[in-house]
Amino acid sequence: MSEYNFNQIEKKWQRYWEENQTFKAEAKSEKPKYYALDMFPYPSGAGLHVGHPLGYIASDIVSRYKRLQGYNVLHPMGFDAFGLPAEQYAIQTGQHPAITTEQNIKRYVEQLKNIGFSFDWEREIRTSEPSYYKWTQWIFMQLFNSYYNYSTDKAEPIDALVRVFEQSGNEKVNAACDEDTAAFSSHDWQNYNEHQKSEILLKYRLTYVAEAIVNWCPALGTVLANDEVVGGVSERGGYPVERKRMRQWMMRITAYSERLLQGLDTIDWPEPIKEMQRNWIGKSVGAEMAFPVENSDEKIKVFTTRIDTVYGVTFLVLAPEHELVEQFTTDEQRATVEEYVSVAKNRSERERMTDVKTVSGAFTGSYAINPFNNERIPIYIADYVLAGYGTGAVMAVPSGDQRDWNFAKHFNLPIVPVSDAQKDIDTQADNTKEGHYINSGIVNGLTYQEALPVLVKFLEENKLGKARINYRMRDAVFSRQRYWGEPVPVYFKDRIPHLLEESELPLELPKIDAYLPTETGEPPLGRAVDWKYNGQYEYELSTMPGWAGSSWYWYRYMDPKNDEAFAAEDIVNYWRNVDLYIGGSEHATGHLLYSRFWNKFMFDMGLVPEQEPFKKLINQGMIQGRSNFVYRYKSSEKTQPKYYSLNKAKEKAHELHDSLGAISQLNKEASNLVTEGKYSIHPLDEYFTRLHVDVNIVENDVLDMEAFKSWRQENAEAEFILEDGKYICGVEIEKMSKSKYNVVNPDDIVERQGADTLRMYEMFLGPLEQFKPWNTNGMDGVHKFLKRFWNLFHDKNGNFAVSDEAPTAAELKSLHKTIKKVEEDIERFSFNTSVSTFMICANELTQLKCNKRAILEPLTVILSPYAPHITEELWEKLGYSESISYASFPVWNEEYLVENTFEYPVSVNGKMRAKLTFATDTPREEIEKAVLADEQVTKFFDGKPPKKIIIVPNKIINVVV
Ligand code: ANZ
Repeated sequence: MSEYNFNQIEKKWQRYWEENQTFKAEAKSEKPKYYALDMFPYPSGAGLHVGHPLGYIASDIVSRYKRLQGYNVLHPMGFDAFGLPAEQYAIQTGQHPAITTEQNIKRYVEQLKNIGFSFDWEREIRTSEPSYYKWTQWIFMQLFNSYYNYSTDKAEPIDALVRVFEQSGNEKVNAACDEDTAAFSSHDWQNYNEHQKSEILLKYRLTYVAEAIVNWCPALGTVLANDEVVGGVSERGGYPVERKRMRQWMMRITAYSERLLQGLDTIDWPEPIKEMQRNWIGKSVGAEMAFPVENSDEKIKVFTTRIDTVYGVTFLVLAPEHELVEQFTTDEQRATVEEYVSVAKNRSERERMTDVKTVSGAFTGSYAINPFNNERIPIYIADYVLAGYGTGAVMAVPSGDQRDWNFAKHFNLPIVPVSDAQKDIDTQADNTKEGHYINSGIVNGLTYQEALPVLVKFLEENKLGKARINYRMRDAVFSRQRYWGEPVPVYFKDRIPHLLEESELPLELPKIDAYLPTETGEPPLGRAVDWKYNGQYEYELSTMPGWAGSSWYWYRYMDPKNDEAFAAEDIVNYWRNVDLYIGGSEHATGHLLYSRFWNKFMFDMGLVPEQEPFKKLINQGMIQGRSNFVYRYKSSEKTQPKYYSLNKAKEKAHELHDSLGAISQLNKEASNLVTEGKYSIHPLDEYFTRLHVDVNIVENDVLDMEAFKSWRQENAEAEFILEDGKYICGVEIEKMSKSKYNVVNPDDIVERQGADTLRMYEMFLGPLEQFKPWNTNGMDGVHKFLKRFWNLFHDKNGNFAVSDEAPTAAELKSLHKTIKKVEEDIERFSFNTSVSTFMICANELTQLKCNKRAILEPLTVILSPYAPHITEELWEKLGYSESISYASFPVWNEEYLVENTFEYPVSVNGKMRAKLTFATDTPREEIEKAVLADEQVTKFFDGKPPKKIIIVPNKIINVVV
């Protein structure tokens, strides 16, 4: 006698898989490869909740499916183990972050193993391990030793560039470099001292130290990347962020702007993510043009995408930080300008970009000349112009640009139309549109499209400017003034950065006494005692940012224990890149962009064979929490707490509301939502305090009152006002979070219903990409399905009973349509639809009382990616000694799918009495004979002979008696 004892079965197979290393990927193989990767988690102290495994379950199903199809599958898991939370905890408690990290990882691994993922655990990596970050440091060194050659369009060794400098200076060099790189000859180069040469090379290296305006977060004591600042505050913790000039390590990601953009067209990623990357890179095609300035040798260079509007320019605007502002400011205007500059300085770039309402600025007192029409135009400064974009200066065209128009209105500057579409320009800035004729200067009578080449040619011929492509993306800051990150393998000798020898890697994190900056404001590594290169040179004291270790980790899984290389060349050439990558969309412009950048660099170096790291990307939707609430009567706040069941609370609130006469009986309905000013006050909130209650002591919205009493001390004596003898809780869908007590722990589900139920249920919730609330109501259905599936293999007494009889057409049809559907579903990553297909099939087979091996065996195989434990157990019972993981995915056969039978409803005197199935080509006489012989039908004849039998082929049968 055996029941579906999932706890026992699941533990058994998890142990089996571990002992037999069932999911070990072969390093290389004759088999085709499939690489299914999950975004590796940061192991937080809170552990996994049911939202985390969603993506992992999907990739696990695909991995198991691909194994069944004969692929050598790489499906690894590891940990992005450096990070702020462990360090914040270390600051509070003095405990080394490595200890917290280790504990958290241990818990994650336990939780993951409970769900039965087919990870090759032998390949687990942790970015905080020296054996791992040795290679992060190594890649950093390769970047330092490289520059980007635009002529060959790839990264090349910096030594080669040095040789060019020696021979011909930098005049002919077409390389990615800092904007302010001055021209020099070979002679100059040879005369530079070591310090000067080093400074110049830093302007070309793909990673370099430079003064940069950064997002400084004083509360966290570190700089943050642009994508870690949301709405002017830190993404983690919500602390204020300031703009500050600091010397930082930077990554020259801008060198790859164009390739990062082009590459998007070659990968199968969700369109919104691609679009976010495109916007982040922000390519604009336009021109750069220089405006001469009165009484000055300097010119103001502007970047414009609308050179066709050049006849509408009525003033120039510089960013307040522009280096020429001081020079152009006249004495009369100095005080005004300086005051404005000091105010603008404190506004973040984001704020300046998004604030279109405030118009502010100052006149410098100087004038420029528009070389197209020799008009004299005033030079202003304003913070809507960003220092870091284009040239940090704009030609303002109030008739073409809304911000320019607002500015012109505010400062009473002239507005000149540039096209015949702008007759009425004084009322509204209207972007000059394609197809309208420009009515000035050398482009008079030309359309926008026609004018462009003419104007650019004019610019170039008169040495006023040139065509220019601009990218919004900036180089990425690569330093953190923190402890818990990779040390940068650099030391300083006479302020010049030098790399360590490769043989000296890894440069390990030194021990320190506290995880705080030093008294002199240096990063925590400044506390390390006797930590000097060769005992004398200062190491870099910043560490690498959170994204360093995750920018190449998928390669390490290929060959995780290699200490000669980040991974062996032949192995990398076998696995190439990731076939399927599943993770959250929050990494769109962080991790997913940095990874593509490092990958392209590694490709240029000949280290990896593919340009793009992740062929296909799926963003799993978030599982939201389903919060429950209890309603505490406010008048009981200071006494014994009194909780009203949801509908009782509503009634009570209305009653009180009405008795106050605030709202008449007639208005009772409307009083559901009392609007006061712009805030809505629910009458419930007037009389009741709505409190989150732990969802784990609520079932189907019914509160477990005893559990509630012991949940919180203050509720020990709680009184409940019930409806139908129950306490019904309120419900709301919110983000799953500890503070909302709506976190569901997968361990609990596994304990109660089993991992197979959890896996199938998470898929059943809906399409993978969709956001959806966690709602356990459907869980029982999934669990019942698994029981029913189990029962197909067992007789009434629970004995394993599978027959070797040949299957019927109906049974074959049920099986084959299921194989077909499941295969198609997995191929298009639609997992929820497969779950219902399995359910239908199990119902059909139960009805057909099918226990035939020829049906159940293949069905077990196709179910195994979804429910691996129960299927392993049944597979063993079916007599196999090897794991089901390497069985073959069955092939469906079209023949069994064709509809060749029909189930007739059979009526007697117009009343449906039975259903009979016939082959569609059965002759009328035979049907008649069978109907008259069927007891289900004849028992309604009352012993009389039938008068007539009406048979409508493949529709109905009616017997008249
Ligand atoms: C004249 C003009 C006329 C412009 C017109 C626009 C419309 P994108 O497409 O985003 O690259 N611009 C240039 N540098 C800027 C800076 N540092 N800060 C703020 N704005 C800047 O935008 C390019 C346009 O944005 C440029 O074209 C410039 O204004 C402005 F009817 O020049 B335009």
